[in-house]
Amino acid sequence: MEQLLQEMLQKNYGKSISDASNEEIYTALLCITKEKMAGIKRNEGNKKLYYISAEFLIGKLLSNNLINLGLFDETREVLKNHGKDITEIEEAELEPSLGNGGLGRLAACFLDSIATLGLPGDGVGLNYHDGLFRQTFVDNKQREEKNPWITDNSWLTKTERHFEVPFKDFTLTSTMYDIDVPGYKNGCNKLHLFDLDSVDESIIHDGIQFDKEDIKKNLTLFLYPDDSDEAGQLLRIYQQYFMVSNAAQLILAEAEEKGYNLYQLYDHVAIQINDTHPTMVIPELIRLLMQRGFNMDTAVDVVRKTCAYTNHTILAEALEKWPIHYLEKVVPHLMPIIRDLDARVRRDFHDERVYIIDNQDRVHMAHIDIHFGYAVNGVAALHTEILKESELKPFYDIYPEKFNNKTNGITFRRWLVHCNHELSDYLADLIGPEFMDDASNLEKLLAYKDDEKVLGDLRAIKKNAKTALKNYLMQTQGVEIDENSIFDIQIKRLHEYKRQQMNALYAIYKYKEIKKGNLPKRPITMIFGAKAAPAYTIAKDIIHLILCLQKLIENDPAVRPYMRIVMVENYNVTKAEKLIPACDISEQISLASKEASGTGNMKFMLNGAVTLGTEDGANVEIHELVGDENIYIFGAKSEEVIKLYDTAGYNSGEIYDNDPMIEELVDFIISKDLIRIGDPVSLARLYKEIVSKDWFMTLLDVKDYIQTKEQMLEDYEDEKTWAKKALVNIAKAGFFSSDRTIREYNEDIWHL
Ligand code: TH1
Repeated sequence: MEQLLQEMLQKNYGKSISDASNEEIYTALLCITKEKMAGIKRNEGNKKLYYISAEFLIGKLLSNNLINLGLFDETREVLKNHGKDITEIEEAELEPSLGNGGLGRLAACFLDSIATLGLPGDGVGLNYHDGLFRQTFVDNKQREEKNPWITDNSWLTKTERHFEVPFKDFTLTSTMYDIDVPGYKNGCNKLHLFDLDSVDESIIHDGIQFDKEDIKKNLTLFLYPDDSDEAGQLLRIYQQYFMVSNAAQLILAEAEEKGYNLYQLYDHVAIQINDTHPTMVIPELIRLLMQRGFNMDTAVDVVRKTCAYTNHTILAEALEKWPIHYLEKVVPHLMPIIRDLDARVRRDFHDERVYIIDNQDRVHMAHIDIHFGYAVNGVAALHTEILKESELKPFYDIYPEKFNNKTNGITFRRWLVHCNHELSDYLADLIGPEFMDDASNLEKLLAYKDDEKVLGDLRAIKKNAKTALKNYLMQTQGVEIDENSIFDIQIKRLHEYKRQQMNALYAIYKYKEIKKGNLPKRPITMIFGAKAAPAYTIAKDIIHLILCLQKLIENDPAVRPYMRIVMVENYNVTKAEKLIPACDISEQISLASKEASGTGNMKFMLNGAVTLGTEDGANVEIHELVGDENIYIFGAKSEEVIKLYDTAGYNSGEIYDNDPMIEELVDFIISKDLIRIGDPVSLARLYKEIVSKDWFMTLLDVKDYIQTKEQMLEDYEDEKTWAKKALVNIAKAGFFSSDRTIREYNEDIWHL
């Protein structure tokens, strides 16, 4: 590596390693790594997977690629010998903003594991130039800025593949870009990102505004452009169809190039549809096969044996239903096929709940996937049960054999080895490096659960990570936190069901306690990170509340020494990698039944944080694995919640009126103290939402939540017992390796 790097820097800049800037070294390493990846074997086989997804939240790639190529330690050493620090070099890399949250990060973890297991499987998506917006805070509010990440030297490689994508009024020619996905000590796959040469970033103005109707210039500018109006919804349909038409054409082109018989496509291809965004791949493939001479029955049959669907949510607003007249405006050539599919369903089943086109002329995308795919999976045990027993029950009754669970996972290469070198090096010394290849080996750590030396070491490693985070936050946001305080962290997209507002009510509780003189034994640092969708008003109001509370406490010398709130700006993968190793308390507090799985919960556990959570999503499985002593569970259970919804039995106003403590906490949102700092309209709107609607039942669980968190703070003081909880969490995290998840997908669904 030393020689390669020297030569590259000499050739490009005429400099030595010691003289080169971080940017120059980064670029040189990028070129070297790309060349190495081009040289390793492609994963091949008789059957290949295409994972189609609107999001791939891949994060920065340099370190992870070096780890997977087995070059990381050597490179770090070489740089160190020349006075350079690899973590500083990494700062020069821009994070591709091709995703928004867990769904996109899951897709990225899956690509890593698919390649690592040596399976032939590529990702297919879009090359958004500005991806998800960059978040800044101005006047204690979120502001959205564009987020360009594509530079001259990037991980993208332009290919010679182009396809014609037909829309109603014009046809567009695509260009395919590839990003290499090297497996850990194994072969390479690709992430294919489709783009349009005519896209023009100069049409973006005032943050993230642009002309939504200028499709040729805007098509691949943003991920999830605002769809609160018709033009926005049409743009999303343009994007989705562009994505899947390219995917379908690529799949058929590769199959034809390999000489496969398209009538047996399913013997050579599996297509995973990641939530409903890529659903139109089903009618598009049928259309393309019919162009090649298939009759409709045969095309439907072949496609049905090729496509599988993953459901990631039961939230109604996320279950896509496109009005027919929108589809007619963008992709009229798909409508006859969709109508035909609907007619088939109506012929076979006399239950309007399973129709594809409903009586309001809307097309239910998930229904297409379930009828015309061969597998349907949820992403955690509880979630899959809810799909089978309630959300998708009419479908489960028809096709019980299609339904299966695949509990999510995370790649340990990024979420342990890369983000927490100190912990992973320590574990490798203590229990041997086998856990890097097979994560279940982490259980060997259990042998040390009463070993004082090991428990002390784990505490020291956590402390170092907390100090590193303290320094990072000082540098990047100019806030000072105390590494001896308890780090309590909630980082995830902002959504009412995830209940950041309940955590804010805890902050209000703690603030008031401190004001009353009930001082905590140890200070607490409450850290938040979250982006709100630009058109999601209440979510933005919740961010505003948190930022106002942060200000209030910052400016109160009586409270400041005992509690701090920090909202991290522009939360993304890079920031997650710094926050997760430093966490003591992992906040997983969604309303039971609403968080399909969660994956942050797994990353925290793996890094020795203790979960404070509801019995929701994968928390249920974490609870089963670590046992009651090593997790803090509170709140209503999912059956109870589902019953409350079914019977309209929840009334937040009643709870507010009858509980003086709750009333006091909620009233603080519109207190003089906060109104002085914040925007009265926004705070009043949030207050009213909680008192009169509270759709995600914050007030139902808030007291139990506060009590449980107080218990945690108390238990933290018994350092040895706490370290033991951390140890058990790390030891039991092996189940959540995405290698395990992908093995299951392959055995039960893909059969590669
Ligand atoms: C998330 C789920 O909310 C989360 O619980 C799960 O762990 C993750 O997917 C991975 O399975 C989802 N993200 C989105 C994003 C959109 C629509 C639906 C979902 S579900 C845009």
